Amino acid sequence: GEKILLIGEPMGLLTSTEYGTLDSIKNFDVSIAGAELNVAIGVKRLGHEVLYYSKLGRDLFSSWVLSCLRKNEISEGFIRYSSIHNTGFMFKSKVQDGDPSVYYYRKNSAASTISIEDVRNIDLSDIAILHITGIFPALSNNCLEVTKYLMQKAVANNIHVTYDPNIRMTLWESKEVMIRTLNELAKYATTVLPGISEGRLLTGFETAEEISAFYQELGVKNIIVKLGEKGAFATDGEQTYVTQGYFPNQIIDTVGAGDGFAAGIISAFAEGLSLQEATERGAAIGCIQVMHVGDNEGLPTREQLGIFMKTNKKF
Ligand code: KDG
Repeated sequence: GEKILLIGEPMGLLTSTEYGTLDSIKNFDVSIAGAELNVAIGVKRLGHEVLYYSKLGRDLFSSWVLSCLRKNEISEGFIRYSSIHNTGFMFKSKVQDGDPSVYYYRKNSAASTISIEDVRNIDLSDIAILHITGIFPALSNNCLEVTKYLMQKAVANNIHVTYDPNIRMTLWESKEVMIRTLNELAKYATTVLPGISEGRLLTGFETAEEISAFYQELGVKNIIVKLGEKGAFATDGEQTYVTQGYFPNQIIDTVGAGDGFAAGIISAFAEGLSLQEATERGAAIGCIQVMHVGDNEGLPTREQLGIFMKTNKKF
């Protein structure tokens, strides 16, 4: 197989154009969010074929999402519709430093109703990589079942499963349930991509080495721990690499950096590159993402990525 399969929830995104808390903002900019969609756009821009499965309502936000898919030449073939549930949307604040705050309207969204019945007939024969994040399984019980189902089926079909735990605490009923569930899903992954603070929270360990050892115990082959501006730590159980981070000329918005990183890893694996090369590319796209305001607008084409990796300094 050579295609990349993703499943997730796309949302209308209203990003504040002024600094301040969300309840004090007057002006918002319109775009599209969704971790798996960001990754899909990232891999697609690098020239890979992606299959993006989701469910939308028939409303204003679904037309925004569809325009975004069309603009990025991602097929609508795997988009399903609900006539009773809405498309999710969210707000994002603008900050001078650190991570912006977000506010979701996605409870009972169309995507949260995706069931095993819906995905049972997805043809996996052409799929090289299945990408899963910890957001989709947090949306509802059936989304969790769907996630497990697809991961297990991928494992049975020798499909590489990349997994970004992508902690979104507000989507879970408790921290304990979140940790237990996200670690259970990690067992089906070929490659796990935690950020260092996510890794600490999920494993209870401190260093990238210890966090990696935890996932190796679960049977995960590749572990890539994202270290923010410091780059990333990667191991396949035999070799260990530390990739220095690229230097961002300015930090505009940290949201979406992890998705850019994942797009780098996935595209590199799909091209048969090594873990080290994949990690380099992940770090590069992660850096490009923090220099852009949107969650996916800054994702590079192959040419832009090549220029960036040649010319940008490292930390
Ligand atoms: O990874 C970026 C995402 O946080 C964003 O695009 C929205 O999917 C999203 C979420 O659940 O926060």
